[in-house]
Amino acid sequence: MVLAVAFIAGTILTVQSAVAQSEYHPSPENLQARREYQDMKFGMFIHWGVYSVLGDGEWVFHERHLTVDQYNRLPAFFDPEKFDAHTWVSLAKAAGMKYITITSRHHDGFAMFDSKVSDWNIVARTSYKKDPLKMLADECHRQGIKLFFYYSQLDWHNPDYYPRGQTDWPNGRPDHGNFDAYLDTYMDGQLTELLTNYGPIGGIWFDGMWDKPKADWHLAKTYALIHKLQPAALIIPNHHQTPRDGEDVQTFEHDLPGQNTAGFNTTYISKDLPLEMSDTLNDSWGFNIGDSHYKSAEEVERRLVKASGSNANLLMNIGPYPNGEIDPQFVARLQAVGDWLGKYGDSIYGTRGGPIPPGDWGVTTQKENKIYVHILNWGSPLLALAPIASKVASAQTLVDAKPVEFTQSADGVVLKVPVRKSDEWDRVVVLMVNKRY
Ligand code: H79
Repeated sequence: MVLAVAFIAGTILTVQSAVAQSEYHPSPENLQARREYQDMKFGMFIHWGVYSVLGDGEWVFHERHLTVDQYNRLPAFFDPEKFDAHTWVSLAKAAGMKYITITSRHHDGFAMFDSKVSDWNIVARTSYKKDPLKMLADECHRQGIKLFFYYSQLDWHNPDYYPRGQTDWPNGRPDHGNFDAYLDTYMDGQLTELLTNYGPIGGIWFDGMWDKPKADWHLAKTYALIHKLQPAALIIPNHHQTPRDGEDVQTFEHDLPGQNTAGFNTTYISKDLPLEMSDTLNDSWGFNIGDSHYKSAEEVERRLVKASGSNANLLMNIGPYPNGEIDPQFVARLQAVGDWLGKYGDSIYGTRGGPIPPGDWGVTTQKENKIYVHILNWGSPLLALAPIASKVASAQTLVDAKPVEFTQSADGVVLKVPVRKSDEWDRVVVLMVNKRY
């Protein structure tokens, strides 16, 4: 009888937890963190690991088909003596970025933090012996920047990542392994460390699940663990698919939401979740010595404006040198973007995508009782915009508050476009409307 009651109670509990997992109700802290995340708009992505030593991107292990034994030699050469958390966080601030997302480990599985789960980490395997993520977390807390940890679910190094996925090559690992142990002990163990030892963090940015699309990744368990350890931490999975239960942000790699120019993104856009677009400042994620294809500051600003007009954040990547310095070409561009944001930031930070759909001419953003019309590409004196639900009370330029002539009818809003100044590629007109957004 007692056993039967215990069994039934156990069954009910199991069923309840299964239901709880399939109907994720984000906590109030989590919902608040999502709003703050959307307000931040611009983040710094950092790809940095032992692969940086080879100056050939973060996929070098795979691309050169190195063996595990060969790759194991790499941490000995990684000595970031010039790494200075204050310099990195100050650069993000100067660029107008409000958060940092850094690789806690990439697909090589090498932990860039002090992990007790395995000695395949920076403290145990390098002469540097320190934990840069701890220094970065402390500095972010000091400077008021939110810190997110990128975490690769794909692992080219751990034998328990088995069966291996579509990026497999013969690198010397045995043809057997315990994937459940990899997920439950290794990965969840490291995530517990990241969510316990670094103070409040912004969230976890997952990548690599696409390597084994059909595997059971124990997502419900891992997501529940994260939300239990830090309810406000956001789960941001880069799985290129429709969002699943328990996830908090939908992120798009190299693409505006819904625009699958990369070829591997979904065209589905979540209506509920905050959105993000990740992109690279040159053409690489990890440090690539042969890549001088830097985007201009103006190009970065354009992408930020377009992301904001699509209701998304922009997470812009840099790949620091193995010695911890940041390429001066990146620094110069980011500082210029920060200067631009000093003038135009009101039309970006704290906004949501505007009421008028983006077009070739530009985009709109909105905040409270303002609509910001970003005119990116329009050479004629008048710009006709689609109708909006609220009445426009006045219109003026953002940078010098000069009145802008306009008419409004049931057919839409027509603006007399301000004359373009020589360096002004984005003319922002602020519409004051009678409705708060
Ligand atoms: O961390 C950076 C990259 O290293 C990582 N994500 C960013 C943020 C990344 N790895 N791969 N990709 C991005 C592109 C994905 C390509 C894919 Fe495929 C195409 C995944 C599935 C189809 C290549 C071909 C990998 C598996 C098959």
